[in-house]
Amino acid sequence: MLDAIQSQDPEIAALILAENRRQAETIRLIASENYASKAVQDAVGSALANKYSEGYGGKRYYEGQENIDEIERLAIERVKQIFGAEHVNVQPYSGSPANMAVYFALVKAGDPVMGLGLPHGGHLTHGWGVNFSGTYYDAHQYPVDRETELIDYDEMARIAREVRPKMIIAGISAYPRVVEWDRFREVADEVGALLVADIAHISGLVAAGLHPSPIPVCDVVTSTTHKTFRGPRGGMIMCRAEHAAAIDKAVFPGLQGGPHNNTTAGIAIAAKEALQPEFKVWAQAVVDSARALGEQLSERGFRLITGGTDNHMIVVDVTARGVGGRKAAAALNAAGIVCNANSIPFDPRKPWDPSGIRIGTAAIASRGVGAEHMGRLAAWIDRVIAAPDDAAVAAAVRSEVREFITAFPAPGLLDS
Ligand code: DSN
Repeated sequence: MLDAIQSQDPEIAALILAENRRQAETIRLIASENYASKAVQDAVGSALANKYSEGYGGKRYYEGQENIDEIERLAIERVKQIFGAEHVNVQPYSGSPANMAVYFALVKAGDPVMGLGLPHGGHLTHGWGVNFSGTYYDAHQYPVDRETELIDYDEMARIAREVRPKMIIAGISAYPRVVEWDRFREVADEVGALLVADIAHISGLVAAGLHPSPIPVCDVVTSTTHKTFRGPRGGMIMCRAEHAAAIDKAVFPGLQGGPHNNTTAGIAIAAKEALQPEFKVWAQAVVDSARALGEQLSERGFRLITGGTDNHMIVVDVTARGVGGRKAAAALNAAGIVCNANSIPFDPRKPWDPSGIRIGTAAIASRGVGAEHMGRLAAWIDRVIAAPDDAAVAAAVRSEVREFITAFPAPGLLDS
């Protein structure tokens, strides 16, 4: 597959192969990452990437769309079938552009909006100060409860009554528990706000019926397509029919030019995969593994944010082990276990070197690593974090990790 790149650009070929090897030989615990299938990857690397298709099916600004229209129609129909959405747009380039399109469609600059604070498990685009959402809107952040670390729905309601938001975003990027969409709906109805769910992290779990669906409850739902949905790097917006025209207009021509048709085909394939019975089995394994890993880490004395997990991720406060999140993540990476440093609620440390790490089990489940292996994984994590400066420990664990994980081939990787 790399023959053409090899002869044209050996430097890039070598880097692709090195990255392929890195992905094959390490344990991928970044909660937002996954391994898309070979079919998805082939679609992403296909001739579809050469085509411009501004507009929507049946009304495009360039000619030659007979195949693209059908691909986009299939992607939309399959996503509708999975989630039961009235309207679907699969053109956003990723999750942040999808969220930006929702703001552009439904609220005006300066309007009050609300989202979960970033250190509390929200996302930059939910109104965080340095992001467009916190810059061009009157953004207010609701917190999690200091004791339970669960979303503080009462405080969210209190803030909503005070600021009368035009839009409330219910969504997460580092929150390991079920999001109670109904609690948001009650408040949104009371204050006359639109309710938007961002299910970027959990869309695969929603598709599999392992997390309550926001579709019947929320006005608009956004998602990426590459996390637990296990597709290509992309985004999608699902909404009630009454918002369809505004959402479509905001994506194109509001924010974007031509959709990435190669990605659209990848989304269609991923959606077909998500409709198969095996997808539910995989998603159950993701959740079971996260719970098992959480329990194993707790038994080893790690403090888990909220005490555990209901979804695919765990957020761990590593400071009790005398190490910051950045150092812990770097030490684990050196040992072949790849996760990311993450803020924890009410974090006394700065975002670049926060108190926590975030761990997700979607990618390892795609390799067939399951709950039964989590004791081993927790033991490696424990060993590395107990000696984060010890290069010998990192090397020893790395070698054990390589031997273990290469027995579980990852979907879509080149043979190396
Ligand atoms: N980068 C994604 C994540 O890790 O959650 C969100 O943008």
